[in-house]
Amino acid sequence: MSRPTLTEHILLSQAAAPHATGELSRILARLSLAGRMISQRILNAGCLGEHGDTGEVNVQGEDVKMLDILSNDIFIRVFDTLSSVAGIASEEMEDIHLYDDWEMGKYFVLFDPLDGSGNIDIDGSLGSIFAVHARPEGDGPITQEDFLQSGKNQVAAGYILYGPATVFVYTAGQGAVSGFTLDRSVGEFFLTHPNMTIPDGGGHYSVNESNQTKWESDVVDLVESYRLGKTGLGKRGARYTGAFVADFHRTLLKGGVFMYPGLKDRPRGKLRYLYEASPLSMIAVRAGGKATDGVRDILDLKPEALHERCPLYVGSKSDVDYVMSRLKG
Ligand code: P6P
Repeated sequence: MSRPTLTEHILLSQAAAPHATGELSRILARLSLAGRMISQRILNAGCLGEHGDTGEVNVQGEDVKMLDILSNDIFIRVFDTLSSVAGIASEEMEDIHLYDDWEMGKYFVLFDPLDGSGNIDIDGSLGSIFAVHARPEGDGPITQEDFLQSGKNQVAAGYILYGPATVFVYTAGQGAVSGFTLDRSVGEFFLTHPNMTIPDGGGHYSVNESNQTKWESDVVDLVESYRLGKTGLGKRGARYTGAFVADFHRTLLKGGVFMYPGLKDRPRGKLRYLYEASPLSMIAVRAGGKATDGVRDILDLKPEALHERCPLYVGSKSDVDYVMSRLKG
């Protein structure tokens, strides 16, 4: 059976959208290009001596790896010639970046160019995460404030998983979630996971249990109920890779819940809202799952800062409902 390519899927989706101009389609095609370029760069990084640190510390206070910068540069470049993108925001850049022809741009792209970069030198899975927002109406100059939008307003969202295979997963408009696998021999993504829906039951709980001493008591009790199999939801194995995209992808395919709770010394947790929690929560919700910060739906949150963090519990509906029932809020 010949599988549609990602390009064909984007064009078919555009044809089905009455007011589509093709601008979003070109953004998605450029995201596909960035994913293919980064995937190839990761494959060759070890041989090219591109595994190490840059010696820099980013706005997040994290050591910056060479591949973090190389991936960020690829994202900056792929949108440079696209008039529909007014500006971008990245985990690796303190401020927004506007392109020269920003006045013509209708969209913003926000991204984590290389998520899980602690896995680079152990040859573990990595990912890129992206969110596309519409530029707010108005002719005035674009400010950071324009990027601070709720997840429910995302025009498109998704991720690229750099694992043994490279997989591109996205949702656009009110559409379903679709997954594509890269065939390196022809440099194309092919549809391998049509209409992805998150199983309700089974799967795993995924959390960094070494943080237990930093959790509030309700979180400690919640995670223990999973560890002891006392959730009433049935068996859940434990899995944690240290790369959000990889842990999320497993949860999307197998079910269960991924958790990054707030910590006593870091109540907002670690994951950033605009380009990590928000886009993958959109994927989970469109696939029939749920996502919360422990109190509210992730997609309803309104960030007040570009790199704002939020606690995150995302996965199967039953698991997230159970999490909410156990947290004091
Ligand atoms: P910890 C990677 O640095 C990341 O941002 C996510 O990809 C991942 O889920 C999380 O941090 C891991 O953090 O504290 O468990 O090492």
